[in-house]
This record gives sequence, structure tokens and C-alpha cells, in this order.
Amino acid sequence: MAPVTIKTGATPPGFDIDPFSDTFLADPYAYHAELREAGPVVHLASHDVYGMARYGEVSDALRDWAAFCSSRGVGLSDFAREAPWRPPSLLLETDPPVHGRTRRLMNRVVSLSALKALRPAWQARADALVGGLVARRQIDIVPDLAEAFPLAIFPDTIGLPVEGRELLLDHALAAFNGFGPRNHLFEQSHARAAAAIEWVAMACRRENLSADGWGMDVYRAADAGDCSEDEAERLVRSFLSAGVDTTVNGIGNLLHAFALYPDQWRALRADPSLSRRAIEEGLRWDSTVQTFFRTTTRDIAIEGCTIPEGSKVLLFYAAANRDPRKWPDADRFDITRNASGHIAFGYGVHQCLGQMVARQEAEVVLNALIPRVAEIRLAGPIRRRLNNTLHALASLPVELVPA
Ligand code: QZP
Repeated sequence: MAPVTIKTGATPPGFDIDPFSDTFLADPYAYHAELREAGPVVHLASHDVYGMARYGEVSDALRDWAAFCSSRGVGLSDFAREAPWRPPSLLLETDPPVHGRTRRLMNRVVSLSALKALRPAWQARADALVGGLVARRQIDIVPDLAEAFPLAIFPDTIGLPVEGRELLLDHALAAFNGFGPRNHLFEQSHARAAAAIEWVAMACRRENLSADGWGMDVYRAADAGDCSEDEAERLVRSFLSAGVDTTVNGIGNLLHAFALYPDQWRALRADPSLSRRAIEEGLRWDSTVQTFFRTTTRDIAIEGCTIPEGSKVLLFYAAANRDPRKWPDADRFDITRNASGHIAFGYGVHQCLGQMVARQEAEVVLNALIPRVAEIRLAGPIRRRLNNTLHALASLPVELVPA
């Protein structure tokens, strides 16, 4: 019998470009295609970590929380080797069974009935805000709408102090840069966010929360014995870390897509029942959260290559969401497509706790724009706000052409 060589343990193909470099972050989609084509798993030489960018492999890894764990951090830093820059999140940076307890508690706070109750007030705020913007005609979508709307409703939803709320934006940008390497984005945003981090720590304490917000609901869960007082404080911090810049850039990226594809805006106006599909397609086409890491708890074999135990693996959610193996004509923004199955909100046990909040925010904003705005016309060059984790805009100047 002829000897058979079974090839295992091979090293994945190398990829030299730093995925946290300015050039990569400024235009990630060009590099995502290269990453997907290089193989199902690559070795990212710039940080000696592994990377996966195809839909199948990224979603398989997200499903397998035991082999691809979160408790060693979902950033580049391995909590088993380095102390985290802040106390770990009790949701994001935990594994089952610890995760299940905090997650269930938070799921009860962010309930569908809680959201439904908020919707009329959110719609009224969106209508008033957009009405004023259409009257001005020339606006910058990022500060004037994408930042202004979430800041108008989310702090009230949590029950935060009024003074200093705008610091939430800097706080979360630093948190999201904190998942990357200690590059200039990390250092600059953290230097800038010192006051914001202090404000958030203050705002999360029981005595600073109003009686009718989701923050106090978390403390009520502590009173009922579902978590400790210290855990409640850290869970409220999760709302503030996760709930602001994500929805800001989700709304910004969606409206940017409509500015680039005026035919899609016309299609939405012709059939506003497409707005839910449009939101999912916006998330698929330009995913706010571009990447997160996992850490392997054992050797992982993928098509003859091995990822050793204890490796950091960078999962490119945004690349998976444009994988042509999964999505026909993947680079096209098409609000009539069925984008369900996208992993912009992640997948598996950690799938976004706030996804229904994000969707409701986007929906009321679209509801406000559809009857009032005939066209979202680009009126100048966009500026990006480079971030190690988020695909973010600093400026999106447009003319809102009145309907
Ligand atoms: C989740 C936390 C919003 C997610 C994309 C990421 C996230 C960030 C922070 C936290 C949770 O602090 O719990």
C-alpha cells in the first residue's frame, strides 16, 4: 500500500498588513476581500495573531464559545497574560455559565415591552429633530442627527444625570479603541477620555440614577438578589459602553449608504414597509462593529491548518457580511435583499443584547426622514473617525432635499 501523508498542523497563510493601521481602517473593504481569498484562516504577522474573514468560519467560531472564549478578552490583550485596562465587562468578557446569569438579568431589563413603551416618545423626538434639520437643508448628518438622536433619547432611557451626557461619546470611542493594539488611536482616545471615564463611573452609581430608567432596574435586580451591588454598577457601565457609539454609527453608516445610493432612498420612499429590511441591509453592508477577538481554549484545526491553544483570533464580522460565498453581489447595497443571517450583531450566546434598541432607534429615524426628505444629497467630502473596532464617521455633510 502506498504511504499516505495526511497534512495537518500546517501554518496558515501569512497576511502582512496591520488590520489596525490607518490605511486598513480608512478603507477596510478592499483588504477584507484579500483576507477572505488568502484562506479560511490567516496568520496576521503584524500582531502575531490569527484572523478569519469568511462567513462560515466567523459564524462557526462565534457559535463555539467553549473553544473560542471571551473571558480572556475580546480585544488584542489576553487577560490571561496582561491585566485589562479596566475591570472586565460582566457580559462581553465572560463565558458561560457566568455569562448566562448577567445576560438573563439584562435581558429582563431591555425587554420588548420596555422598548414598546418608549417608542412614541422616541418617534416624537426624531420627528422634531428631523423637522428642524430639513428646514436648515445643509447639515452634517454625524453631529446633527447620528449623534444628536441617540444622545436625545438613550441617556433618559438609562436615567443618567443631565450634566455631562455628551461625554458618553468620547467614553465609548475610547472603549472601542481599547479592543485594538496600543497604537496611536488607543493612546489618543484614552488620553482624551480621562474625564469621560470618570463621569461614567460616577453616572453608574445608584445614587446618580433616576428612579424610572433601565439603570435603576439593574439595581432593583440587585435588591432582588439577582446580582451584587458592585455587579449592578458594572452592568450599568455596559449600557454606557455599548449603547451609544454603536447606534450613532449604525445610523450614520445607514444614512451614508442612502446618500451613496439615491435609487435605494427612492425605493424606500416608494415603499416604506422596506425600512426594516433596509436597516438589516445597512448593518450587513457597512457593519458598525468591524471586528472582535476570541481566544482559543484548545488547538483548532481548520482545513489542515492549526491554530494553537491560547491564540488570539481576530474575527472580521464586516468581511463575513460581504462574503460572496454567502451573499450574492455582496458589495451592493440593496434594501430589497433578505440580509437576515448577517452577523453585524454577532452570533451565538453573546449576540447583541441591545439589538432591538438599535433597530428601534434606526426605525424612528427613518420614519421621520421618509415623508420629509426626497433626497439625501452628498454636499462635500466625508471624514472618517478611525477607530480600532468601529467603522465610524466624523463628518457626513449633506443637503436634505425637502419632499
Ligand atoms: C458590549 C460592555 C456593543 C458591543 C458591540 C460591544 C460591547 C462593548 C462593551 C460592553 C459590551 O462594557 O459590557
